[in-house]
Amino acid sequence: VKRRSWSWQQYLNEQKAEAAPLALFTQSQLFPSRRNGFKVGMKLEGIDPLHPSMFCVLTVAEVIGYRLRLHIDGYSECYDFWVNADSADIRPAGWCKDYNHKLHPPKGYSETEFDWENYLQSTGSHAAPATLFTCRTAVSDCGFSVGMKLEAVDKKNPGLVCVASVAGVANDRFLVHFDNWDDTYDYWCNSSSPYIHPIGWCEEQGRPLTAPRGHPNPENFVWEEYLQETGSAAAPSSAFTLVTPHGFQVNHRLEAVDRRNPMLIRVATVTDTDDYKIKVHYDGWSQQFDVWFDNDHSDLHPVGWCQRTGHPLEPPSGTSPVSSPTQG
Ligand code: MLY
Repeated sequence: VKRRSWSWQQYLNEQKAEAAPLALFTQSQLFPSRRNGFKVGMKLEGIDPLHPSMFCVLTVAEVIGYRLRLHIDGYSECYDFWVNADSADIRPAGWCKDYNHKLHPPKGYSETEFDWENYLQSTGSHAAPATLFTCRTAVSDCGFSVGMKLEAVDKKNPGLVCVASVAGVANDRFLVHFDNWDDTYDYWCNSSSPYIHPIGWCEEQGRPLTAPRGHPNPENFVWEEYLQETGSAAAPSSAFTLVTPHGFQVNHRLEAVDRRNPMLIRVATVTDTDDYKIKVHYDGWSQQFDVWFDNDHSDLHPVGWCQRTGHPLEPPSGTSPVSSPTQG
């Protein structure tokens, strides 16, 4: 007996639910305009998700639809991670050298001895062609430059707004670093991010500002003194371009990467909203697995994205699966 495969249209009808409208998604979440041209084995450069300040040498380990599993050369597979083919976190081989970023070499190579040409030759591999990447140049036009100070939310401790610096700039994004902390708290964002504010914002809002680690008098942190001591400048308030909150509503349906098993994309529902976040429920699963995402996160997609990009979609548990190209 041939089972009828799961369909969004039928599911939305049954659930009397609506797909989140396309207008609510950002470009990196919408349907791509090109095919994924990456192939297993191709090498490239990209940001280590656990150390966002580091660009590393990467290999494409798996390709599914418009997504890639990337391996950090020389390190355990447990650090592999998934990105969309148009991710701003990946660059062609040689990009770091051309744009003055430090490239973290594969384990076993020193920074000075690593050379792409030799490496490709000795590993018998090829670099991913530059034409496959969305970001090939480094035109920066974001108003933020390295060394500028700001107040930023620590995304790992979202209750804290802290003294931070711009630690890198690439295209329209910059790296937020928390003064005197290690780089595991760093993140890349653009000028419209709701997580960043000009200096003086906390004072104006009557909120506490977390001083740099080890500050001699954290309760009485004074920006003017700190800027002088560190010989640095504040990011100008004109550089901050906060956008209006998103329009997602509770009950909107969408497709979302499973946080716990990021190779999977699941049928999902918005169950709560905040100005710049949505709470995502994986349909058919316990709500204990619900997770908050930034509304513009590239792991969220409109209904139909998987089908359009050739990626399997995990239907709500308890229903029969959508036919999948990889599991035949
Ligand atoms: N108690 C936590 C807080 C770390 C906060 C770091 N931010 C400010 C960058 C810890 O010590 O790990």
